[in-house]
Amino acid sequence: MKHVAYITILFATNFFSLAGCNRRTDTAPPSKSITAALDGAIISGTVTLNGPCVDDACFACGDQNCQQAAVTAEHWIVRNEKVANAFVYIKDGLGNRTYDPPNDPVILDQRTCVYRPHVVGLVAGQTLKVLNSDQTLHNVHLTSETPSECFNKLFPAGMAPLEQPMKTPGVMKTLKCDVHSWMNCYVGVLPHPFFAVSDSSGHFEIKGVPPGAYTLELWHESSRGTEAAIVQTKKLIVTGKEPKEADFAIEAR
Ligand SMILES: [Cu+2]
Repeated sequence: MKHVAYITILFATNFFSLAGCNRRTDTAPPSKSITAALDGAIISGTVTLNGPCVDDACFACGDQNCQQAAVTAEHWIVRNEKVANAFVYIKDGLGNRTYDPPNDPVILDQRTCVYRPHVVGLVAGQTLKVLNSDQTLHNVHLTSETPSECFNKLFPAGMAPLEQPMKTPGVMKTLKCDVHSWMNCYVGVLPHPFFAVSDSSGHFEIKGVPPGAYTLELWHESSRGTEAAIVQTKKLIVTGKEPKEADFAIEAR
């Protein structure tokens, strides 16, 4: 089993080991509105791969307008055993606090026939702004446990950005392109801003968490599909602004 692959197409200078997965757990919004300020502790940690990684496929692109000869599935992006693209968020413990969505949209670009970034998080009500930087046809196909927000829209080259308010919390919603079968990404929507996506060093940081007792959850996709996603939870207590650490070790599948 090859653990490390050199990917010049997606990531010019980095070494990664690769593999693949998904699952969904929609979260009910709070029932009462008490708008809270972001003034609290930082929860940070590192996501580490425990055990071997599963190789992802690297395959010919087939669309000359994709501007790359081949792409690699992005189920697992691992470097030095540190796992990128894990979505870590407060699943429980915020009570009836609610948080206004940021005015700025979250940008998701379709570039060289890859969604960038691969995992995004939004506060419920925030807008997802999808771009097409490619000179080719994509479509944007959202799947959610909330049927009314599912959509499937053609996205030809040169089309104006698609702006989609994401109103309903859910971890995870999936986006895919039916034209290019490898193109997929994940959209986590929460009723609060306490989430983060691990970076290429496996590091994540959630800022401004108010005092409380929380359930923190990690979600990472699986190459076996959404039902096989890796999910781990941790309990932690935040007191004042004292930073908290929460490291995760996950196994690839
Ligand atoms: Cu596409």
